[in-house]
Amino acid sequence: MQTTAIPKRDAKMSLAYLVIAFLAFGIGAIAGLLQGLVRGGVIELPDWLNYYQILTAHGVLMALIFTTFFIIGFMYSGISKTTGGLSNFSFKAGWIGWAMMFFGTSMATAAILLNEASVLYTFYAPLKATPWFYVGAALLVVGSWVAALGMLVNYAKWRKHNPGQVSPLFAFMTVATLVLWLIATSGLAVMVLFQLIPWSFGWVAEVNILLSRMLFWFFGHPLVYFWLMPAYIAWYVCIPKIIGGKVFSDSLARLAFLLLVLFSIPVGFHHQLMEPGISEKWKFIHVILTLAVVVPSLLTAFSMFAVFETAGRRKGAKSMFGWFTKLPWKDVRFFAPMVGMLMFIPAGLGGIINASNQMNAVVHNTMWVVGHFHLTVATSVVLTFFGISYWLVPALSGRKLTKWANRLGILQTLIWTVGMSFMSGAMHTMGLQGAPRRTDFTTYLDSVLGLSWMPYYKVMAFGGAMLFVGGMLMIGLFLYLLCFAPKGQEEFPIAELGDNHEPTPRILERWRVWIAVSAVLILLAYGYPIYDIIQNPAPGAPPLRTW
Ligand code: HAS
Ligand code: CU
Repeated sequence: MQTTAIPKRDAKMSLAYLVIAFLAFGIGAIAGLLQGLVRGGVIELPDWLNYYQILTAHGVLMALIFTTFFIIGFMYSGISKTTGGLSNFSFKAGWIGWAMMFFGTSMATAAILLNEASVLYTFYAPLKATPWFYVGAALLVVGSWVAALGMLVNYAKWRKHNPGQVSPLFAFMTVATLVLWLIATSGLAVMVLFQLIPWSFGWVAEVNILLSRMLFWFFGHPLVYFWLMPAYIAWYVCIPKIIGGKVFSDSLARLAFLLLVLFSIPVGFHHQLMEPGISEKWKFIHVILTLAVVVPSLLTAFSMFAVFETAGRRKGAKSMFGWFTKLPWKDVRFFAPMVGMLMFIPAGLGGIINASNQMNAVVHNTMWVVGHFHLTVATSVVLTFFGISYWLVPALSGRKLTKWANRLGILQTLIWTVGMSFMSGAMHTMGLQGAPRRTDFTTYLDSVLGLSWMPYYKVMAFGGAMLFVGGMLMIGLFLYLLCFAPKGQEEFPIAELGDNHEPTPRILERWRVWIAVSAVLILLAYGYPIYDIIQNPAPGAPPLRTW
């Protein structure tokens, strides 16, 4: 695998993405802290700030802005690293994309801070925000397309110059993630451009609400895999190198990514199982495909165990679980994502519970779901992103991860994990008792089963406060690694393939074939329901402003 150093100009561009990512993370963390304290009944907000406003700020800045900027910055750096530097075109596309995304983010954030867009991060119609919120969102998405184009062009160039060769695994995985992103955001773009923008400007009176929700989840589910796949890139490609191991199987890794692309789009109805207006036959098809999308995650779990065990045995472990002790637990570059992986086991199990129709009736719209996504995205994915930052930021800024920064990083991981265990554990428990999500502090239906969820609110607030401390520590470490750590050369870890790996089947890189299969699956899962909803729309509801 080709691994040249990253040219300085490419490094700077990636860093520009990471800076905005952590800026959004910082503001999002403040909103998160306030929200936990309000719901815990610890504080009351002043008149000029309302709960739905901080909830929207937290969700948008963390789930949409922090992730997207981080992911694009990380993937650009890896593309530059593994395909021999960015071409002028790709480099420019990276900056133009950054500028558009930054502009869009600023617009959307301003709308939220001015209390003109307290519509939560799912911005469900008929909640209606100022049009500038949607225009900002559209700019963010189009900016990400321009950035994606830059990466895709660099990959295509590499393949042209290296005919007959299998592409670097990092680059392949980036392309898979981008293919998923481009397909998924097409649904969002249709919703924002053709439904929400004309409606919020007042050019049309009504909006087809069910259609808008369908389009939203067409995007919303693959969105969660857009967060997960870059974390998987680090698990498959970077972690083996950090622990002194090798990629377990190049073909298996590529297959897992292709399956994620195929199966994670036609499943949006698992977010709408309780929604009237979609027949259960279609919901059933989406649930089957949801269970199919679990498979690539199980492949990943298997693959990671194999990497850990082989690396441990190479270091001399003999007994059945002896390899466990040979892992570099004191290296934060390994420790943070490893804890993320461990937490992904209960997180993924919770997802399978959500996907089951009857159980979804119990947990839907309760705090359980909030617990689920704080374990998946805010623990597994985010701890992996933190783990990446510990080597990526110094590698790009030409500095070193010092010993004490490494130690503080381990402390940061522990604070985050303990805080999240308290918070997410409380959320899961009170969700089962019926505590509603997307709702301000309420005693509504408390104690309905003779159980009270009120004490869990306090535990949640406590966990949230710990997370805030962990978040601030992470920002401190980010700034240190960006500007103050001693100069040096930090490694960008790219693992090599195992010694006796079989040649990778060429079919895995025939994108036309896979995009066509994906289109067929999408047509099968969404074709008729969307046709039906356009033919037989429900009467429109008046726009709502609940804040
Ligand atoms: Fe989910 C709701 C189903 C995965 C995020 N999910 C959400 C929402 C978010 C979200 C944000 O079917 C809320 C959206 C909203 O605001 O309304 N989810 C699933 C299923 C999976 C799943 C079946 N979700 C994720 C991931 C997310 C995420 C990943 C973010 C990154 N989810 C649902 C459903 C809902 C839902 C319903 C709607 C609920 C409702 O009613 O509203 C699966 O894909 C999960 C598969 C994963 C596994 C785990 C494999 C384990 C691995 C780790 C191995 C560990 C190692 C370490 C190797 C089966 C890979 C061990 C080492 C040692 C040394 C011991
Ligand atoms: Cu989903």
